[in-house]
Amino acid sequence: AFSFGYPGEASRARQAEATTRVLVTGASGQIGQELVPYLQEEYGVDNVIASDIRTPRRSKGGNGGNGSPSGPFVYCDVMQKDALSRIALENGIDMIVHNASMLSAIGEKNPQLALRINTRGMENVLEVARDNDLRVFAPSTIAVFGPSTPKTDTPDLTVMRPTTIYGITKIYMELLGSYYHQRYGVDFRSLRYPGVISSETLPGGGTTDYAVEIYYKALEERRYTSFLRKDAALPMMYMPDCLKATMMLLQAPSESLSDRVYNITSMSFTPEQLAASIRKFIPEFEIDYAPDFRQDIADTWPQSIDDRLARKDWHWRPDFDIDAMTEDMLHKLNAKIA
Ligand code: AKB
Repeated sequence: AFSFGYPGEASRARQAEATTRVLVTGASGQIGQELVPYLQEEYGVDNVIASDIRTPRRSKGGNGGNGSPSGPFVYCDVMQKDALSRIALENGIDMIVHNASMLSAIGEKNPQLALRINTRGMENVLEVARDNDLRVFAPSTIAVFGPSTPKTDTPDLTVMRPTTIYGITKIYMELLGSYYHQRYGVDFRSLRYPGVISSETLPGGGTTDYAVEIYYKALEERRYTSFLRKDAALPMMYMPDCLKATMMLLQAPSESLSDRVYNITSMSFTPEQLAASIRKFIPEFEIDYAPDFRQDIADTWPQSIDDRLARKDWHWRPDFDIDAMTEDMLHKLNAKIA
């Protein structure tokens, strides 16, 4: 039997990948807005169906991604399983990228709603995937760790006792996805995203949002008041690396995965270190600190993450460090704001 090299095999595999049809939930969120055009480049504009219950929240002067939103968009409330099934079947979907969820800070403002959206949404996505043999990618987060987790170089497998409703629902999401994988064979994959920083889209209600706001304020007002303490170190990543990591995991051969959920990071910094990086480009920039309830959340999260497993299994490497990110962010935002 041929195990490889059969004439046409590679091109057929490429063609199969090229005709993958993807449904993205939460497509109007910070990551969704950029992930949709990124997926469209790989799979084709018409093969990526964006869905949400609202239109994109755009950054100032921005357009929500790499140009005007293009490609199909459907209304989809992930709490309605029948509607989700109908959309998946009628659009011939092969893979659901399930981004719809409420983040850490906004989740603490309405824990009951966050609980419903984050758990019911994932249950519905997995059930539709089980019924129709679909692949599922759903982002997890550093919020799955808690105050009793080792704080630095936190490994993939460790104490996981989160104390935010967001973290609790995301660890449930990870466990449920892994269960559907081993029990029903659903090809479930997940990345524990750190704080994600983007020049194109605004975050919505996270604890790491300061690391985006600070760039706008640096350009517009030359000063910023941080809602985290100056020494609050958190794992972070620039959006191009986040998109790259997501695509790498989506396309990794199943047999190379030693787990279904991976830690992922690019860098770790404090507000004070980020301000120092900005000062390399805007010397007069000033920062002060007025920590609020989000500091209490940050206190429960790791300061740095060990992502060696992702590096080993599917060769993950980030492209951006803090200064490369700052230079690119300021350049792109400056062009928009001007
Ligand atoms: C948040 O701050 O809630 C998110 C996250 C780290 O998952 N950015």
